[in-house]
Amino acid sequence: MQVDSYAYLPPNFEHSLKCDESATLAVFERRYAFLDNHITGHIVGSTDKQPLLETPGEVFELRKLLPASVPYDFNIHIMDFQPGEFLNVKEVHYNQHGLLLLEGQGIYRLGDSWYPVQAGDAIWMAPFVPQWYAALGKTRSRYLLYKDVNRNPL
Ligand code: UGY
Ligand code: MN
Repeated sequence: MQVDSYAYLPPNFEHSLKCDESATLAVFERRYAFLDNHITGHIVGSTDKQPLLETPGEVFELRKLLPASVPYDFNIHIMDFQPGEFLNVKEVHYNQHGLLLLEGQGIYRLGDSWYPVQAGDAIWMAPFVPQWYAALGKTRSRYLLYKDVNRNPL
């Protein structure tokens, strides 16, 4: 794996990691929610090789690291904002998020609270928490967003 690359390991996948130099690795671990006979495959990819996706009504750039298909019970979104750009939709949804701000700085609104955030900060967003982001400063904001999908939350 190189800088900017990622891996998805299916449930019960025997694995080990070896690193010869210092590196930062963000790990999202969850219990897989099995559904019917669906199975997921082992994926190794690179963020910059993922296509930009349509974001109707929004200005940020979006890439998804995993297939959007039913077998996958979560996805990881990479979202890029230029300084001054913001989420048009003040979102409220059942999905939870784990967010890691990889680059830049801005303001995250969660419910009625507003948080200045900068690269390295992490946020957990509970189901149904109203959420909004505006990018500030002079450089691009990039964040990595865990989102549970394709399963009944109940
Ligand atoms: O896809 C999302 O739910 C995403 N737009 N949420 C967020 O950036 N807080
Ligand atoms: Mn969201």
